[in-house]
Amino acid sequence: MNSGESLEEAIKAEAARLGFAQCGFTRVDAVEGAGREVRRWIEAGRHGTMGWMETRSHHRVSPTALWPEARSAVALAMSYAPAADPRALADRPDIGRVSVYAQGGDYHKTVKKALKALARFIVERAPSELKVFVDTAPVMEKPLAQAAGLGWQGKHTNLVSREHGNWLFLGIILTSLDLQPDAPAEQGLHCGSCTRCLDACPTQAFDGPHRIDARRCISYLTIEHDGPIPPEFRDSIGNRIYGCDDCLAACPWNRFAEAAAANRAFLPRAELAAPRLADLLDLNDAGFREMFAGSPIKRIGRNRMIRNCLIAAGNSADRALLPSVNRHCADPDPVVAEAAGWARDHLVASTAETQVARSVSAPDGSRASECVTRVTPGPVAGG
Ligand code: B12
Ligand code: SF4
Ligand code: SF4
Repeated sequence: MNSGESLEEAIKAEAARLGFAQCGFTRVDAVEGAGREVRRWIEAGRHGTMGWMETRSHHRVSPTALWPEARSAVALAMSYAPAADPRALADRPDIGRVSVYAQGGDYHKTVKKALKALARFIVERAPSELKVFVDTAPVMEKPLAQAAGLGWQGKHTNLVSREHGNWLFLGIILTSLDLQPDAPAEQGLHCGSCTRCLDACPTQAFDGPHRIDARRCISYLTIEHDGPIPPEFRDSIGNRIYGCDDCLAACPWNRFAEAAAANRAFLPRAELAAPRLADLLDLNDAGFREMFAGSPIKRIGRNRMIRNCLIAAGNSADRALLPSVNRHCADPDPVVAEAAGWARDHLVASTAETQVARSVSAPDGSRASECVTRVTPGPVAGG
């Protein structure tokens, strides 16, 4: 700490040195209202099958419910701003789209490492109790970051900063210290009359500004949700196989987000920037673990990834994928097998040959996909 520099100034300087784009302070009791909203959200069932949101909801409502000694929160944001607009890959049926946040190293590890380093820095200068959090704990990271002045919760509910747009990961340090709070931002502060994020959502997951139904969100459906993806969302998923970026990519504040500000750990790995569906559909357990080592994607496991790739394959209208799809029709996991059947039917229905097959074999009442399997030799029958 330089002479004349306050503890808060020193923490901000160290946070910047550790790769955080932003750092701010708030008292922990500044987010009590948000806690009530989260409880209402869970009571309305909008968390879907994310049972972990419910089991620790009593802790989620306020930082002091989780840790009574907490007095202040240090809110931190790390940028993962992409170099190009991720929506550019929407028209590539041969590939599976991975959300920008998951194309590089696992942010949980990168952010937590930097949070721990900052916590050590604080304790050395001001002996105190500290706890660090990123994503997985029942801590309301967005409302705390807003209260600490990092930015505002946009209408898509994520934190938006004037300087960095919305490509930001958040991390929180709770401390027993009384730190001088920064000026809070207001909900939706610089959104004005803009509704671009709400209009961009392919599955209409928002039923108003700041109001998301996770059960309709492609990020939830492809990452968090175990089980069959409800049929009404499958077409809208397109070629997304892990997460979704559309509401974030639509935000005009991203014009201030510089890819150069992104932590280098989040630079896209070549094999995750535009992976071929045909290759992904061939992955066995060992291949899955190898390909996604060090990536947040590893957490969902091979079967959920194959389920997602099958939905994307079904949407691709790419007949060359039929053999890969057919191989999964007898998968021991019923969710994978069902997705394969859907993909096969969808692919078949989207090819001209289907029409021929249907007219040839309609009299015996068999399903279109079975018809094609029978009438089309080669790769389809062999799948
Ligand atoms: C559960 C969760 C999800 C769920 C639910 C999303 C959601 N918006 O809550 C799902 C799986 C869908 C999801 C998706 C994504 N997530 Co997420 N997720 C979380 C998690 C674990 C908890 C969030 C939470 O508490 N949600 C509960 C609801 C109630 O909170 P909320 O929507 O913010 O609710 C507030 C407002 O809606 C408001 N409100 C409610 N009603 C009304 C009405 C009016 C009129 C008003 C004004 C306000 C208002 O009050 C609520 C409390 O403040 C956090 C990590 C954490 N521990 O905080 C990461 C987190 C929010 N996710 C993150 C990311 C990056 C994503 C994705 C972009 C990933 C992707 N690309 O696929 C998407 C974005 C989808 C979206 N539009 O939100 C980041 C966001 C960073 C940021 N800049 O804000 C976080 C903070 C993780 C991290 N540490 O970086 N996520
Ligand atoms: S991440 Fe995609 S599906 Fe989810 S709310 Fe945003 S635009 Fe909608
Ligand atoms: S797209 Fe518009 S409404 Fe949505 S968060 Fe950005 S500024 Fe706000």
